[in-house]
Amino acid sequence: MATGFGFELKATDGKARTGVISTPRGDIRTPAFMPVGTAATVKAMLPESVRETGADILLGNTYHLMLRPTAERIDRLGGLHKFMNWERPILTDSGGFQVMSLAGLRKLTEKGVTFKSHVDGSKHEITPERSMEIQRLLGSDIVMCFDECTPFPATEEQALESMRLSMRWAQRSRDAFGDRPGHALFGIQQGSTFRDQREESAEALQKIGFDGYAVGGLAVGEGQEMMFDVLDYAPDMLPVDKPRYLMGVGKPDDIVGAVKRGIDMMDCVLPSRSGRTGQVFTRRGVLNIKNARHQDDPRPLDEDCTCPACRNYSRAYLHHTFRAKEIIQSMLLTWHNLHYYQDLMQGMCDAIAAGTFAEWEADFHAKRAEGDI
Ligand code: PRF
Ligand code: ZN
Repeated sequence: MATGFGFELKATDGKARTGVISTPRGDIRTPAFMPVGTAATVKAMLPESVRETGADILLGNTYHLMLRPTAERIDRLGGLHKFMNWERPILTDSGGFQVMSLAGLRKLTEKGVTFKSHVDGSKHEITPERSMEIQRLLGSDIVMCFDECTPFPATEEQALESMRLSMRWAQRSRDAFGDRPGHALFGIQQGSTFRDQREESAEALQKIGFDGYAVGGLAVGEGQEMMFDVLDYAPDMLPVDKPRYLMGVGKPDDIVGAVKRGIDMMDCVLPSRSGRTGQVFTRRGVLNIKNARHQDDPRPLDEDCTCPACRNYSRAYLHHTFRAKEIIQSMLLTWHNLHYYQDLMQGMCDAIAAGTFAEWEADFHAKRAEGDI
């Protein structure tokens, strides 16, 4: 375990866990939701507002930042925390997943991946060694191994080859990361939907030794049922005393199901991206503010929410500003959605600590089933 970085489990309820990850830049209460700040900003939010929603940690991206403004420039300017005015912990993803989903003309070899930038078409390479260097230049607190997110669906043979490549890259990531007190390196389990491959991957990672372990390669089109099938066993293969991070998940019910199965950390663009497209998460389900039925509605988005959008504005106002394409609607809906996600996490933390997670979960599903939003 890197010095200055630790994980303490406070309580468990079934497989659900609550605890605290401690870092030199502050504590992260778990289960934790990490808002996505891809390009050194959580879009439409000031960092202090993101903090007010209850976030302890943000996610940043190697891929985007290496292309623009470049990791070297961020380093010269004092690192990512200072650059974006967020002094608390930052976790950075390692780049491969974003290359595969965003870049043009990609080529994957044993060495790494070469690709053309989606920004200006320029040619770049990321290897495990380069990914570790970029994440060090950014000043990331939690660094992710460089991996290949196995596409779905994959045959057993394809998945195995991909997983074993990721495990060789995990060793190279570990070697290149070295010993950096106060900074953590997380391994990423792959193996698609194959139980024996998830097992082999978990063992390979533990042999190398990491400060935390991610479950990768899920939420890639397999659907919730299949994802939960994998989560019924995959987290159990990882060490009990280290944080477990499910990458790129998800909708509120995905998050609740993942926590129930032993996941401690998650990230997703959904609350922030939806905020900009008019989709609103509430305790009674999802609503779309652009719908005409909101135009005369004086009620807040969610009666039980204490965010500024709900305290100070009507659905009618949010509908109007959405229709008029006013920038404030992105700000208010993003704030609300992030606040909703953090309330969700806090609710689970409290319920796990109280040993009432099952009741909490039943209530979560019941309120959504009632609908009437
Ligand atoms: N690997 C990495 N980043 C990711 C994933 C992965 O498997 C996923 C899968 N949902 C999201 N982001 N490095
Ligand atoms: Zn709200």
